[in-house]
Amino acid sequence: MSVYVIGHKNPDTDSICSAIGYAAYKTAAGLEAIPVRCGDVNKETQYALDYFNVEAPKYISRVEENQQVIQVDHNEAGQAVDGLEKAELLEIIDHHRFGGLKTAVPLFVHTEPVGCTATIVSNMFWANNVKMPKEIAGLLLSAILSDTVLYKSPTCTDKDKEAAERLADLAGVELKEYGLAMLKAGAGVGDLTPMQIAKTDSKPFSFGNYKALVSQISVTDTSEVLNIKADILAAMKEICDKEGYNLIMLMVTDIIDEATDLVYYGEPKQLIADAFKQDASGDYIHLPGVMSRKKQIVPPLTEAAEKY
Ligand SMILES: [Mn+2]
Repeated sequence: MSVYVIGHKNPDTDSICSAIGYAAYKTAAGLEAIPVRCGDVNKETQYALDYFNVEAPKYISRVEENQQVIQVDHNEAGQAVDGLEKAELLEIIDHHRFGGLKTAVPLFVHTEPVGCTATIVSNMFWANNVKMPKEIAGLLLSAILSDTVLYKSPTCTDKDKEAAERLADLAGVELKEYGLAMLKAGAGVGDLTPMQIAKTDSKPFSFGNYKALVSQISVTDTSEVLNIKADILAAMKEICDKEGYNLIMLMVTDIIDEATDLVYYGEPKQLIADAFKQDASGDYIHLPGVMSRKKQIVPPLTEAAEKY
């Protein structure tokens, strides 16, 4: 039985492309590994897959008992594929905080505080002299450009840039030109419903005793989301009521202006006020320079929640 390499629920470009890349790396090393996904492929990722002519990983709704699994791009239980607790977890390759990791057996864990899982995967290929196919280079590059928002995110490190330059050479693309085209393909609300917008790239978190969902949509003009804010707030209320969240936040991130409008529903709003040091009694706040959920949204909320 093949080992599954899988990213988080609601997969982004890194979760899909690092799963494909790491499965290729493990296969070259003699393991029977295949990439899988536990959510839909988003517009940005589809652009990258089409550009480099690679099929999306197979969709699975859950993993069966005893299935061998390698997690990439996540480690928090709430973000993982259903059924993982009864599967056999072999490895974690990730670049996120540890959110309460507990395993039954020892496993191989490789995490680094870099901007993208694909950076770690690329360096594994190179450190072990594994030949990287051109299309894998293209997909790993896509993941780095996506997670770092073309280097603009504060999560971006020199390691990410070095890997990306090398990958762009291997893939035969002009880095900035390709990256901007890919980001634009994924940006904007397009024909998404307010419910789909509210759940774009969403990840669940616990901040103290509060259950929160933090979503993020990339845009080139925030007004296309803010103009339909009332409908999005109604969708957020529905998600809170049905799924038991206390708070839902949607990061509307302008990839050109490098700022985020944080739209939110639920309680306590004071948690948002404390975290971002501004009045949060309305339904959104403007956060200049904020692009990263991991580095600029989750840590201040985690810290503010310690007082509750
Ligand atoms: Mn990532």
